[in-house]
Amino acid sequence: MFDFFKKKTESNSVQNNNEADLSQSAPNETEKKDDGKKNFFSLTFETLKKTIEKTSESLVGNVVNKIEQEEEFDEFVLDDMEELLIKADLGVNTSSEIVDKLRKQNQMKPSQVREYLQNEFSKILNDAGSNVLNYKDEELNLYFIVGVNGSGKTTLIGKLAHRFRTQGKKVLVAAGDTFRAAAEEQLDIWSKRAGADIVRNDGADPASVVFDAIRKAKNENYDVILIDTAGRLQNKYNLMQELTKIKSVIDKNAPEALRESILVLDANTGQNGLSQAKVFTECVNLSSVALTKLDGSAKGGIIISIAKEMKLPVKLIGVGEKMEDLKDFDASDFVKALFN
Ligand SMILES: Nc1nc2c(ncn2[C@@H]2O[C@H](COP(=O)(O)OP(=O)(O)O)[C@@H](O)[C@H]2O)c(=O)[nH]1
Ligand SMILES: [Mg+2]
Repeated sequence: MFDFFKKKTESNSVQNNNEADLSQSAPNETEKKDDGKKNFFSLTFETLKKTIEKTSESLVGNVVNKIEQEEEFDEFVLDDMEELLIKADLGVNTSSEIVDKLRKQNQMKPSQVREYLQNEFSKILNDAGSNVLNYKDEELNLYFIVGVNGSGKTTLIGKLAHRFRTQGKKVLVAAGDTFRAAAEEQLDIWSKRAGADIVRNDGADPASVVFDAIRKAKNENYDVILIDTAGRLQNKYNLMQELTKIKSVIDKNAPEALRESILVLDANTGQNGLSQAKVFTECVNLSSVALTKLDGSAKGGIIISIAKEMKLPVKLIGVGEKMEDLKDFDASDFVKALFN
């Protein structure tokens, strides 16, 4: 047995925020209706277009409008194009691969650049895997949320708790960022708002909080556990130790329940955020990305780099600070909205 289990085996820190209403119906039955692909959790095409307007301007507008007017793809034009793609936060590797491929296709004319990029982006996004968030009915579904401080982890958990509650699920949140009392307080507020329960034990070992949460979820038949974590990159070694320990608690106690390990990335940090995030791939077996703060960001091109360089699909996008501002990411709509 790990000693962090000994530290606190009998938890009395569990707070049932909504014991009464969990046995009742979901908060809003009408929102449960899922009419095909489009539902309450997707953005309408028009709203998506508006949300990624600046990204579209930088990734498509600037590149396509300029290149389309050229006669031939000579070296000068190709270099120019690569530079424009890098500027649009597509990353050096992805940009140079896209341009190298073009270099080899000597029949292609600059007037076809829009079609070429649209196809390339679609291919890259498809190759990274499905954008649908994993969930299994009638089972415990565990979501392990990681990312640097300020990327939007706690907010994402609040929004996800709200989403699952709206669907009538029984939701437990594990306050695994035990370093700052404020972090647990913030999570507490979010979970109350969403109507989820929380397991917290301020100042304790995060892995022991996760252990308690898993036990409670199994004993009390929860549908969902959302695990919040710390993201202090200042002490990379400690952070990785902490996450590795949580991961091993999950692997030992609920391996079958782990539905997603989600990396949370702030769209505004662009390529810089992506390189910081590589730390997490070293200790957590990531399955997907949630891209937050896409609202108003010009750096949404990062979605393509994440797919290409990390081989991870973006599954969720944050488009504001409110509870309902979390949407499913749809790769084909994204590409369409970028180019139209
Ligand atoms: N505009 C916008 N703000 C967001 C979004 N997601 C999170 N935030 C804000 O980002 C800040 C940091 O979020 P927080 O969840 O505390 O990050 P954490 O440190 O990773 O847990 C907060 O002020 C949030 O309101 C989003 O999708 N859009
Ligand atoms: Mg937090």
